[in-house]
This record gives sequence, structure tokens and C-alpha cells, in this order.
Amino acid sequence: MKNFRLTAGLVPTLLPLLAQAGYDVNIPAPKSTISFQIFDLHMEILYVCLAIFVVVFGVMFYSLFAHRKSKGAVAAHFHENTTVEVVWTIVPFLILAAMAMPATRTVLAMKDPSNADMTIKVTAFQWKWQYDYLNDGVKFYATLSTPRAEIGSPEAPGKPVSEHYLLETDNNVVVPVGKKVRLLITANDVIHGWYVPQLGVNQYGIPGFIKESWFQATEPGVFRGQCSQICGKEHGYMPIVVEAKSAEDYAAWVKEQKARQAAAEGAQKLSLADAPAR
Ligand SMILES: [Cu+2]
Repeated sequence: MKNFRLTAGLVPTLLPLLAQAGYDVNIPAPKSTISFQIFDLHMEILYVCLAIFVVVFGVMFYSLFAHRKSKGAVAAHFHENTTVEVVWTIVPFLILAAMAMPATRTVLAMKDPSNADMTIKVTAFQWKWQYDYLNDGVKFYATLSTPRAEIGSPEAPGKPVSEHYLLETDNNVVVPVGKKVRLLITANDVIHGWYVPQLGVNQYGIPGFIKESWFQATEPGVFRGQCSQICGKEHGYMPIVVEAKSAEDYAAWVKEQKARQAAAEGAQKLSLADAPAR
């Protein structure tokens, strides 16, 4: 009894701690409409599992305790009980059906990129990403920007590792908050995976195929991900960084990118014109 009281006394102490831990012990905090839906589904299924756990282990431990040998319990001898067999077939079936319905709804929503506000074509390479903003005419590569010296020696004494070690790029994917962004994902060499957990997207990029996905960021911020498909020796060195900005900041970014692109093209034309005629 004393042990029971001790255990029961721990619950009110542990609960606030668990609540405080919050997202720290859970999957990353959702930051897009679809990842909120995925998160809610994950919690619903978790609660179902928890309820099954409590019921099954409750019955088991009660039975062990109430029918223990020292109390003189004698095992019953019976075979085939139709009622019990029907119940233990129908109950799990109903539980599975109840879980399948919200899961199907969420998977269908994940696969529905219709009515998008903008489209970005994502092409994976060994080992970088190319982004092509089909509506705004912006196009660039994004490569890892963690200094080479840090890679392979993160534990080297006296060499601090940068905050976003292996999760930072030279050019981030900038998107406007609240806009539905459709992604057309493909690859140029081998299979890669465009994976940003907080945006709820994990989609293979397969050479010769164009796969669709989408997200709608719910708040401004920087969301980091990585290639999710082992794609060669630098698979771990092709991160994804998505920056969600306000509509005005996004428009300013597009303008800046276009000016940069125009300047680069101008410089290329000039150098071609300077080349000696053959
Ligand atoms: Cu890859």
C-alpha cells in the first residue's frame, strides 16, 4: 500500500514536468497547416495507444494480483468461448477502423496540391538542391554552408561547432507566410528526398518523374530539413532551409534575387563579348 501511495504521489509531480517538456519530447512543433493536421493525427493515435495500454495492462496486473497462487486461486479449465472470440475480433476491428479514418483524411490532404498560390520546382543533385520559382522567375542552387573545416571534426577541441551545423545553406528557400506553396520535386541523378519536418513535407525526388507536394507556412520563421534518402557519400551534406516571410518581405526578396540574376547574366554577356573572335 505504501508503494502504491508513493507511485500515486509521483503522478501530480510528473505531469507538470511532462507538460513543461511539451514539444521537447514530441515530434518537432508544427509550422504549416498540413503539419498541424499530421501532429493532431499523431496525438490522436498516441492517445488510442495509451488507452489500449492502460486497459490491457490494467486487466493483466489486476488478474495477476487478484488471482495469485498465495490466495489459493485455481485456474479455470475451459475451451472455446464464442462470445469472447467475437468480442476480441470486433473490438480491435472497430479500433482500427476508427484510426484509419482520420489517417486516410490526412494522407489525402497531404497529396492534394490543388489551388496553390505558387509553384516551386525542386531538383535534387548529388549533393545540392536547385529551386526554380515558376511564377516569379527566380532560380538558384542551395548548397551546404557549414565551413568544410568543421565537417568531420565536430569534436575537435577548441573548435566550436556552429549553431546550425550541417543544417545551413548559402541560399535559403524563401516563401510567403500563409500562401499555399506547391512543390514539384524531381532529381537529376539518383533518388533524393525533400524533407522538412516542421512543414510536414517528406517527398522523394526521383529522376525522370515529377512528384508533387505542398505546404502553407502558418508563421514567419526558419525551418530546417535534410535530404531523407541515402543518395551517396555526401547525403548528409545537402540540407534544406526554408524561410517563411511576410508578403512584403517576400516581394522584396524576389526583387533582390532578380536584380542579382540580371547582374550575373549581364556580366556573363560582357565576358562573352570580350572574348577574342575566332
Ligand atoms: Cu540526397
